[in-house]
Order: sequence, then structure tokens, then C-alpha cells
Amino acid sequence: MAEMITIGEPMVLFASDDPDVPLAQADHYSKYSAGAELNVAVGVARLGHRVEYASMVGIDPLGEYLVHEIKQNKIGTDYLDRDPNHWTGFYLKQLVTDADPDIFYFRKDSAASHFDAQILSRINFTNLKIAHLSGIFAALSDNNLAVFKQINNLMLQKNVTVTFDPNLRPSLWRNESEMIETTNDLAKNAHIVMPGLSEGRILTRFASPEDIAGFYLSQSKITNTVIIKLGENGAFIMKRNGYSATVSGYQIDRVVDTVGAGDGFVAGILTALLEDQSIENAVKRGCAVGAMAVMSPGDNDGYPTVEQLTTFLASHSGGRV
Ligand code: KDG
Repeated sequence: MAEMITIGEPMVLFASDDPDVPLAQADHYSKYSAGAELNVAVGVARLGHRVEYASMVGIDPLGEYLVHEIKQNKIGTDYLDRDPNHWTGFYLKQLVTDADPDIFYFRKDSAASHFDAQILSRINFTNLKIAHLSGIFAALSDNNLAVFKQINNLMLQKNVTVTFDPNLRPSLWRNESEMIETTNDLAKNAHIVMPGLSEGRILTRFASPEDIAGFYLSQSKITNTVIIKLGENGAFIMKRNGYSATVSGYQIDRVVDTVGAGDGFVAGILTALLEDQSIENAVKRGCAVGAMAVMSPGDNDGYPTVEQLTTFLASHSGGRV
């Protein structure tokens, strides 16, 4: 029985192998699995926890590849259905030596954007402790926004902890005000809200991690913890009971690609919470997994097993409060 569930759009990632070349000129691409919520599921499963991933993929070779990868990673597929009428989404990612990579989505009208709400009636709540949701799934279509709200309410009714990563993707929303209003509204129904610092600034118009966290704690009685991702500088935690702390990031030698680091961070936190660890230890683990993630070219290929995480922690400094 799964301890955790997440719902999202799995995508095939074609990551360019040609450094600093625009996507249109790149000749060689490597294939990976991706998608923010799937990345979290991969991280959670690698760290030894049972997670179910709910979604839909097309009946096409990319869908087949993703189902294979999801099973290979020991993620549950009880709520992963095939859609005969829509294709599986994919995206292209540039390889850069400095700065953020250019990306391009092929996901409009994808199978996952037609998520069938009937799947929710199959969810088994025995042992389920955490439901992780992200703004990407809600942004894919009006259908998915409605499904997001349904699954969120279901989890609250069943006393499952709901965690939420805004994961702002402006190109998926109709306009900025819709993105901000809807995302903040969705955050109200989560126990733990985890924006990145720049996302928090866009969403709240506040600048400091303290003020952003204060915004989310004051807008909802359900939210009890806010964790702001500070990238290489670690993370800031604020709880409703007044506790707050900044956890430093881990020092690493070489950054290959930063996409997927935030999802790795979330996976580190969620696994520690499933092990009943303190929020401080959970965030320390999140920072370590996030740092390990940026050393690999795919979005989730750098996430560690328990053994790899232990080796990393023994040889790298960070995670100080
Ligand atoms: O967080 C990483 C994701 O951004 C990536 O895997 C692809 O889901 C994705 C998206 O929508 O950007």
C-alpha cells in the first residue's frame, strides 16, 4: 500500500547533448522521463518509499517508454491510465554551461490534460499519508483544474497531508493574473506550501522569504508550514507555531543542469516526513537531494538512492541551520 500519491503530467524529455547551441540547431538529443510531479515520485521511490503516480499517457511509443520508466523506478501504476485519443507530451531542453536552459513544450491537448476523474474513485487510502500536488497539473486544462480541486478535497476529507509546489509555468496559463490568483487559491488547501523564492515574489508581491511565508500562513488556516526554496542558498522554513529557520545549501563542484532540482528537494523533504523526521532534518535532506540533482543532465536522473545520499552527505558540507 502506497504511503504517498502524486498526480501530474509525465513527459518525455529530449535533452540536447550539444552545449550552448540553440534548440533549433542541436543535432543530438538524449531521452529521459520528466514532469515535475513524476520527478518527485522518482525521488521518493529511489529513497525507498512506496508512491503511486496518477496520470494518463497516450497509446504511442512515448507513452510506452514512460510507463516502462515509471515501473523501472518502482513507482505504483494503479492510477496510470492510457488514453487512445490523445498523445503523450514531450519537451526539448537545451544544454547550457551557464544560465537557464531554453525549453520548448509539445504538450497542448496531451493525454494528461484530459485526466479522467473516474480514476480518483479507485484510490486506496490505507496507509496513505501524503498527497503531493503541483500547479503544473492544474494549469494544463480546465478539466485538470477541476480534478486538482477534487483530489485535494478528497485528501483533506481523508486526513492525508497535502503538500503543494506552485511550480509556476506562465506559458501554461491564459495570463499572469489567472496564474497568480488560481495558484494562491490552490495553496490555501495545502498543509505545506513550497514555492521557490522568485515564484513567491511573483505570487505575493513580497520580497523576503519571511514575508512570503507569512502571506501563505495568514491566507489559510489549513497551511501550517511554508518552505521557500532558495536554490544554492538552501531553504527557509516557517511554521504556524512561530518556528522559523534558514537551512544552508550543499556545496558542489559542478552544475550540469538545474531543471528538476526543486522536485528533488521536495522528494527529500517528503521522504523524511514519511519517516517522521523533524521539519529541519527534512529540509536538510531536501537541500542535499536538490544539490545532487544539478550534477546530471536529465531532470530526475541525479536523484539518489539511500546509499548514494549517505555517501554524498559524508563528503559534502551544507545543511547548517
Ligand atoms: O521541475 C522540472 C519540470 O519543469 C520538468 O521536468 C518538466 O514538468 C515539467 C514542466 O512542466 O516544466
